[in-house]
Amino acid sequence: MNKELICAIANPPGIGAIGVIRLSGIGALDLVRQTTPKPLRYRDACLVSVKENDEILDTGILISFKGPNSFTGEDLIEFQGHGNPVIQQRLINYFLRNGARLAHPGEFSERAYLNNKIDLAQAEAIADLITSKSEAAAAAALKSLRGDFSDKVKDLSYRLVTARVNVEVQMDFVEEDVDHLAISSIQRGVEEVSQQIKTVIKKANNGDLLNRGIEAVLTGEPNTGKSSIFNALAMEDRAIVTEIPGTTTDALTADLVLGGLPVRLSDTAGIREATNQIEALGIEKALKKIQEPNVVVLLVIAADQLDSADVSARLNTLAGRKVILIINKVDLEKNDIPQFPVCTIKTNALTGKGLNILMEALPKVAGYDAHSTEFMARARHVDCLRRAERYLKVSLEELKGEQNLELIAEDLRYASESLGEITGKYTADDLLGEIFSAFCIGK
Ligand SMILES: Nc1nc2c(ncn2[C@@H]2O[C@H](COP(=O)(O)OP(=O)(O)OP(=O)(O)O)[C@@H](O)[C@H]2O)c(=O)[nH]1
Ligand SMILES: [Mg+2]
Repeated sequence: MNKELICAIANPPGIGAIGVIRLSGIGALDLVRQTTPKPLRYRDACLVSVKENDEILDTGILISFKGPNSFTGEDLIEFQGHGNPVIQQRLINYFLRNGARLAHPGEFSERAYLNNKIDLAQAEAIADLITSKSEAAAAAALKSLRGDFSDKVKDLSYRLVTARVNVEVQMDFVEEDVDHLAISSIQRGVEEVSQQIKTVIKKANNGDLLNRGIEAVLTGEPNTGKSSIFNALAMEDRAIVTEIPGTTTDALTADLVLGGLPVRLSDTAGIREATNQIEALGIEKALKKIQEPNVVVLLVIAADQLDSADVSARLNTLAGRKVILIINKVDLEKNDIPQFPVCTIKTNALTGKGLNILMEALPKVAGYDAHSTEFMARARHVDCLRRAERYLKVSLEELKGEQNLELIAEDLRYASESLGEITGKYTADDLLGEIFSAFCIGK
């Protein structure tokens, strides 16, 4: 279980109150045993001075864990010393001189996974917890880390394995002895799993959105109030607002949390025939931003300036995209505002009217449903679930027709293996490498 000794600084670079160094693997305990005169008390915090030839390198709290009762499942040390990069590097150099090597990103979590302390979805939840950008995201990641998502997936996978075994029992009979009641009972079971996978896909999709957050871009003609709305949502006077059309040139972004969902909002240059080179470059950037897979918030101005045919034409160019139409400056409204076939919100950026509705609409239009979020997930998980769902669809067709039982068993196996990829039961080594290399060092 114990592998070669690895060490890493576990805190972000820079000066802080405490700096944490981790060591895991063969010899971790022996290495610190030399530094402390007292016998190690596993899992207890001990005040120690790490010394090299009588010279104190740092004094701090040492916690030792005897494998397999540790995060990695190996002998593990956590030393909480002074949060100074110079001191920490000195300690690391000392450990390197004494048999340790620097850990790769995510290597501690990878070892925890390889030693069956956590499954792959739980390991991914650790990384997602560390990078979560909202309270809701952190709460969801903690649930995945606890195993809420994995337990669901494992339960569904187990039920498919059982269904497959039951199909295989029938395969042993000659055709006339096949138990039709048993087959329809298997079919009902698989139907149930298939329904539950659909629900889990919905929840996983939400978990994935919460994990990545969404991007939203404000666009429209100059002077429609994009920067005014951007500032109001960012709750800061970030963008310059003037009555001169073409004020914004460079795109600005602000990170918001709306309904728990992290949202990166961009303000862009107003789109028109550019009057100078700076504006032209700004407009080019703005057009590029609209092409990206963002929620597009198109601003137009109320009052008699509102040309409904023109707005419809612009909405047409955004067909198939996630769009919110803002009709701003409603205080200047003179005529009735026509209906448009997209989410439409009337606002007054000066008073803030309608902006709450915009803040609620952004996550919804992006496809996020806070009520469906029970755990954190990734696009990879959604892919695996969808694949399982497809195999089940085929196997249900085959079950209905009581077709080739071998094929049915095979499809049920593929479906459960697709689910197994989520928790790492069936996961290629190169994918594992890719997943763990995206972690931070020391985790
Ligand atoms: N009456 C009224 N004026 C507004 C409203 N929203 C913005 N304005 C004014 O409209 C002008 C233009 O606002 P900006 O936010 O700079 O517009 P913009 O779309 O960013 O303009 P560009 O950067 O030039 O593309 C400013 O004078 C704002 O104060 C509104 O709801 N009502
Ligand atoms: Mg602007």
